[in-house]
Amino acid sequence: MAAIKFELIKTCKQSGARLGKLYTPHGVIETPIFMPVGTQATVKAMTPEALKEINSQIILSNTYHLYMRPGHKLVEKAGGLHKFMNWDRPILTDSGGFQVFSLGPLRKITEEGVEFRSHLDGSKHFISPEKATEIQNSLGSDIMMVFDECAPYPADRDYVKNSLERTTRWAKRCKDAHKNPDRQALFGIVQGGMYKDLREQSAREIMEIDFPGYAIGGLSVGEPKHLMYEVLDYTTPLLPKDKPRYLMGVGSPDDLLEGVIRGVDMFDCVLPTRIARNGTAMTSQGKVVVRNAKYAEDFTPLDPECDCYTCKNYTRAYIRHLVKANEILGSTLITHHNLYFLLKLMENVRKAIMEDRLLDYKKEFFQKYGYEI
Ligand code: PRF
Ligand code: ZN
Repeated sequence: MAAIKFELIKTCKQSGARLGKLYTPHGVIETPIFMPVGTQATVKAMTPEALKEINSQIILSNTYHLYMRPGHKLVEKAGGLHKFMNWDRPILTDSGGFQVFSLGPLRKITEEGVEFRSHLDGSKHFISPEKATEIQNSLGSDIMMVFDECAPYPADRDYVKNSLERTTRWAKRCKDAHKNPDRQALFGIVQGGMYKDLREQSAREIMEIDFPGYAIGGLSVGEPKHLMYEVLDYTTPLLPKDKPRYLMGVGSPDDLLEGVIRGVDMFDCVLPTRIARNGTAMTSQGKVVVRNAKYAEDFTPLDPECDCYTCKNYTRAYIRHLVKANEILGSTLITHHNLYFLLKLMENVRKAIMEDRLLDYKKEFFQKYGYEI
């Protein structure tokens, strides 16, 4: 038995976007979905109870961070990541590839894997495809990711080609090392930078290995937005229709809409939680930097159109005060709102797909949010 099952329910006649259901060992996810990021076995500032209140269906966590601290063996002893963090809904773990590569000069790539120094104490470590798989098997996530290399932007063709070919070999090694494919699904990752033929090569090679789902990696790494959309335009159609597609590390409201329209089913991003902690809210009228002096005596909610816990009970003036005074509750309230806002956006997107009017919805959303259409 496979660990997950994907059911494609409908394709939007107006946009081509997909509506689906993903069945996992910890419950069903409606797609398109946004996954809040819980890097260190916690979505910063949110209790699991609060995450449920805003209808988070799945969260993401990170192999690299949990391996470094507290260690995957400890999490395994605790009964797995779900039990350890008291979250009984689905969890996806990223493989650590991306995080290790982000360490810059602290790491060295070889065919065997990546050697790096800890961001915590500078100690030396090594993660191979087999190790990344072993760690994710210990964590017990519903969806695991292969250990890949995300090429930087810009990068020349030769570099990207070598890197994607190594990513293919690593993907094969991850699949071979995977201990319980009947309880945890392992997704492949397509790389290939901004080169069309390399994306085609990567998709072909990764699909050849055969995974229950496919991610598109190597995007949102500093390239202009139009370039990311162009890569998506030719990459998503290469992927099988009957399997979920996940765009890694993408999550601004405009990118979510553009991604869904190009056939993506899953997204994750630190943006809503990160900007919350420095005092920025995403609202139906665009970003509100609540830290700004102009909100000092603004006794209206963060977003007048929002019905989240934060907006029902607190004012911009109060939240601004909390943020300025470095009070924890400031982060909690804005994080709660920002996640609610993005999850609600995705719920509206699913409804619009169901009714074949996603392009109309996008236009309406951008007119208020203030992006170019
Ligand atoms: N690979 C992995 N995780 C990622 C990425 C990737 O390319 C990205 C790129 N935006 C974010 N997270 N494994
Ligand atoms: Zn709100």
